[in-house]
Amino acid sequence: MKDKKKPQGIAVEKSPASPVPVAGGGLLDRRLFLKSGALLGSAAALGTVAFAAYCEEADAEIPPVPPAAPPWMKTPGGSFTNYGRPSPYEKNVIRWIASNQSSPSNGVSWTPLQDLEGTITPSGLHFERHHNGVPAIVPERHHLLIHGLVARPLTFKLSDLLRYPEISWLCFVECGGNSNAGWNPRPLQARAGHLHGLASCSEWSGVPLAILLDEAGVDRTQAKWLYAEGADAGAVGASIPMAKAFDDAFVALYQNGERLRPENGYPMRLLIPGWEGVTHIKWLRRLKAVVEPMMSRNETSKYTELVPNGTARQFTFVMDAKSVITAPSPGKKMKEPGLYEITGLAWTGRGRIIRVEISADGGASWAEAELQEPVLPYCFTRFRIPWQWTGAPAVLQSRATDETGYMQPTRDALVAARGTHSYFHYNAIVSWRVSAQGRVSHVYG
Ligand SMILES: Nc1nc2c(c(=O)[nH]1)N[C@H]1C(S)=C(S)[C@@H](COP(=O)(O)O)O[C@H]1N2
Ligand SMILES: [Mo]
Repeated sequence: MKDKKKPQGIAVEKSPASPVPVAGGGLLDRRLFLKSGALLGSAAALGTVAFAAYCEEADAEIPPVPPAAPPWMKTPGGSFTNYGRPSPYEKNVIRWIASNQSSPSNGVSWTPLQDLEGTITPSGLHFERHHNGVPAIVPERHHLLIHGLVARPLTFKLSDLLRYPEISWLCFVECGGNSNAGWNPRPLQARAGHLHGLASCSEWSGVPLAILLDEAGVDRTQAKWLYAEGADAGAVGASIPMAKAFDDAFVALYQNGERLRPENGYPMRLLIPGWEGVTHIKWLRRLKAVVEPMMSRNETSKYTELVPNGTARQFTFVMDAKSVITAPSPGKKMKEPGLYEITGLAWTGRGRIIRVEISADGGASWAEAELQEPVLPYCFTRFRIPWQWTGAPAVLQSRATDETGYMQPTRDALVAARGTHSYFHYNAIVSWRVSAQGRVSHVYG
């Protein structure tokens, strides 16, 4: 169903005289923005302001002629910095911290998805989930041991691992508890990132785990599981099926081109593409080849959940397809009726996203969004679609489908299957209601 890609900004088809909505609620053909001329033509024809801003404050008038030189053009600029920081005017783009008052080292901080564009999460904004704080690891004194059902136990220092061949993968990490406010009987009013931002996407580089396991000589006929443990005060660990460990897991040493951030696992962490966050053990110190899962605290008391028939789901490793519209989204008031771009993120633990559909009428009709290339497996996928907001109340939804044919469920379908006592793996369709005043709130569609 995908279009053959042409460079953006070049007319790829004849522009229609006026854009034809492809779904209810003013959703427009997703290629509208690619047809140069169509945008201005349609905006004029509809008597609207193209790309009305999503901001609370009034926009400054844009003068028709170049303005007088601003002050910063009249003196030499600032000097160099050893390590760059965001503009001071972006100081509100931060992780939102939710930690336990009595044990502040146990908690989370959320990626502000609503304030970011593209698909890569800046390292300083990658979400955090620590069960017992960030250990202050001195890299020269950190070791990774591979032992258990192996021919020869091996120990690696960071300097050893740096001699191995590395791979780079763009992939998301998502906590199994992400989006869990969705299980609440009433929709929580919060920013998109505070609801769904226990998910981030980085370029991770490191050593394929298969190389290290082969070197240690894992006995694959017996050792069906691999227990991974971190060097934090909680020694947080997880059991991973050996098949996945050999398939595409790797020991990440770099994040977005630089060494891992302390909070994301410095100096080494596991990356298990597409699988729930708790398997991506940070501050990795030990990998033990074992016959059966270790049944550690985190895989028994947590990351398991009761389902209506009284049994518990356990080892729910694969993250199901999910999507969320980041703009418009709660906290971003829409200034006036007009032409907007609806955009957001979709991802799946089963490989690639193949389709994201958008509804502006609470799921009554759907239009296919444009997926930003390249669409990569286990990676955030950015989607976009133009929307002509008439000023009437609307309910915006996005629905992702992945390459296995799995489609993101409605909230009703998810609750019917999993009951109301779940905590993890909430991935239902998210609904944002836009009021006639342009305020955006979280609703259950
Ligand atoms: N050693 C260790 N590894 C850990 C954790 C931890 O607390 N300790 N938290 C896990 C959980 S539950 C998640 S969701 C991810 C979060 O990774 P991040 O903090 O880099 O986003 O790390 C996992 N690895
Ligand atoms: Mo997690």
